[in-house]
Amino acid sequence: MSRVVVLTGGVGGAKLVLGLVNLLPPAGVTAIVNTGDDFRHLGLHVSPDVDTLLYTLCGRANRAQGWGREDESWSFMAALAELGGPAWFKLGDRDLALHVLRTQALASGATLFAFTQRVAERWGIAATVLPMSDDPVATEIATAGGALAFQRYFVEHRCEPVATGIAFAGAAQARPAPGVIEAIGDRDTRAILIAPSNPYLSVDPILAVPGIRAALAAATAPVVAVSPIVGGDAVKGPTAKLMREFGAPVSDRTIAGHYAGLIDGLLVDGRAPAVDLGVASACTDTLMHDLNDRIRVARSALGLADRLGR
Ligand code: FO1
Repeated sequence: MSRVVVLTGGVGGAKLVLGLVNLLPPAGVTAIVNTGDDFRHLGLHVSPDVDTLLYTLCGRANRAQGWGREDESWSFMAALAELGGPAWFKLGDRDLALHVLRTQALASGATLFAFTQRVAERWGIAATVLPMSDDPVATEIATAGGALAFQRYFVEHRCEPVATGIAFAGAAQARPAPGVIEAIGDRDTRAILIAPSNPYLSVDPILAVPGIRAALAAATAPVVAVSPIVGGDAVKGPTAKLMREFGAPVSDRTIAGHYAGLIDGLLVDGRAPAVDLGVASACTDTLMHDLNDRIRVARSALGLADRLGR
């Protein structure tokens, strides 16, 4: 069966993957997910981007919030706050079940890969969800006030500190999780997509795992990124803010430059003025409000990949 591989982060990436599984046989879709956002909180191993994708693919995602589970309740957080516990990072009562089980599984020797497969199977997810690595990689944001661990920067400080750099602690020692290199290099892989996730915070950690960049370069399938830029801004999150802080224009050209040498094509939003991106491109409306939008973006990205080949 032909396969499509997606490199993805949080909510924006999950929307694209949902579009793909509604366009193609879901068993032919493999997502390689950022784990640079993972951290230990209250003794629990939290893996936000993996969970966002799992919840999205099994129809349990909290769509209004953009993370966590639907039909959530917050008794645990209320009790925690009453006791003076840390309230800056919210773990919903239902969401908690996943973190507790994952922490227990990892403590008894299971890998993040194995645990993720178990949950995906339990929830009837036919797509393959692969954490980028079983080894710990921690995204850290350098600021004038010192380095901030990802969730401290993202949630506690609401991305407000000015970033001067980004590091992926542990990445140099990390190995790709089982299936990652195989999926990228598989001769049956029709296309490799880079989701419209934050290039600096969500995609770069994946690319920092030794072997993944080289596998993309050697792949027989074309690599197409979907730009997260719409109307001169990022759809969500700190992408545009980081670009400004790194002295780069908030534009598709910056995205194309960031992925230069890695991608064969870039899917951009149709509102953008036509400019030379230095790479093949196609355009569509890349805002993904509903399932039809997600399917359209998935179809357009695949269409560009099919047109380009390798
Ligand atoms: N994001 C927030 O803005 N506030 C939170 O309290 C929060 C809790 C949380 C709990 C579990 C989980 O899987 C994700 C959670 N997120 C929260 C989202 C998370 O910080 C980000 O979505 C990703 O790390 C960025 O992709």
